[in-house]
Amino acid sequence: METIYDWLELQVSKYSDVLTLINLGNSYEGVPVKGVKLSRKSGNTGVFLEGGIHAREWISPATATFFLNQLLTSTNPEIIHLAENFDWYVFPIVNPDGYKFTFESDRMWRKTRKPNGLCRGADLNRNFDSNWNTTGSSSDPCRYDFAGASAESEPEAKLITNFIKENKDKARIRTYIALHSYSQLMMFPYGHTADKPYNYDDLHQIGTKAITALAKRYGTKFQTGSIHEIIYPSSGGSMDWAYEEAKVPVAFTIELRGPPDSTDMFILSADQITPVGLEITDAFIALFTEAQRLGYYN
Ligand code: 0X9
Ligand code: ZN
Repeated sequence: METIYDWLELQVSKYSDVLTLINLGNSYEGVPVKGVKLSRKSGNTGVFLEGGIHAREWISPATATFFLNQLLTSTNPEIIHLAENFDWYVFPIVNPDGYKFTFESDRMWRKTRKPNGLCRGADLNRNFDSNWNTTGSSSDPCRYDFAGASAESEPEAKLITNFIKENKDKARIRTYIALHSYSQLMMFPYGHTADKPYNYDDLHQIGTKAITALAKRYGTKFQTGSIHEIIYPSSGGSMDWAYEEAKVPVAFTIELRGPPDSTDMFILSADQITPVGLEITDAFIALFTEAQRLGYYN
C-alpha cells in the first residue's frame, strides 16, 4: 500500500498539470483512501476505476496502477485517445485496512476490518445501498460475505458514494469499472435479479467486444454477461449502486485472471501483472470504443 501510495504521489508531482491527488477520506483504521484524477482537457465524461475492494485480490490494485501508468506514458494512439478524451478517477485501494491486513496477517482476508461483535469486517462489495442484503450476502458478521450491520455501515462505502454523489454531474461520470479476481469474467448488472436492465443488449455487446479484444493478445478466455447469470446472485455491490442509484449507465465488474478452475485462486505471481495489465488495456480500448459508438459519452 505504501508503495502504491508513494507511486501515486510521485506521478502527481511528475504530471502536475494533468494529474491531481484525491483523498476520499479515511478508512475505519484511519488510513486515507487515495486516488487520482487525470484530466487532459475540459468537457470529457468521467470514468471511475475502482481497485482493491476485496483485500486478497491483489491483482486488482496492481492492474489499476498499471493501467494508470499506461494512460500517463503510452505512445499507443488508442491509449492516448482514452487518456485525452476521458477524465479518469482511479482509486486502486478502496479497502486499505483489508489490503494492509493481507500483507501483515492473513493473505486470504477479503473484508474490511471494523469489528462487529466477535468478528471483524464486512464484505465491502455487499455494503452498498442497492438492494442491500437481499440476496447472495449474509447477516452473520463472521461470514466472508457479511453485508454489514446496515447499508453503508462501512466508512469506505460512504467515501465512494459521497464522492460520486458530489461529483457525478459536474464530472459527468458515465462509466464505473470495478476490478476483482478471479474467474476471467466481464460482468454487468444486475446482480440481485435475473431481470435484464434496460441497456442489457448494449452492455452485452460492449462486454463481447472487450473480451474479444482481450483474447487477441494472449488467448486469455473471458466470459461476459450479467452478474446474476454468469457468476451468482449478489446484492449491495459498488457497481450495482453506481448503476442503479447514481445512474451510471456503463457499469462493469471485471474478474481478472486466473481461470475459473484456478487452484491458486487469488495468488498470482508478480510476473502476471504486466500481461494482465496489457490484456485489460486492450479490453478497455474496445470497451470505450463501443460505448462511445453506442452514444453513451455524447
Ligand atoms: O462476490 C463478489 O463480490 C464478486 N466476486 S469475487 O470473487 N471477486 O468476490 C462478484 C460479484 C459482484 N456482485 C455485485 N456487484 N453484486
Ligand atoms: Zn472480489
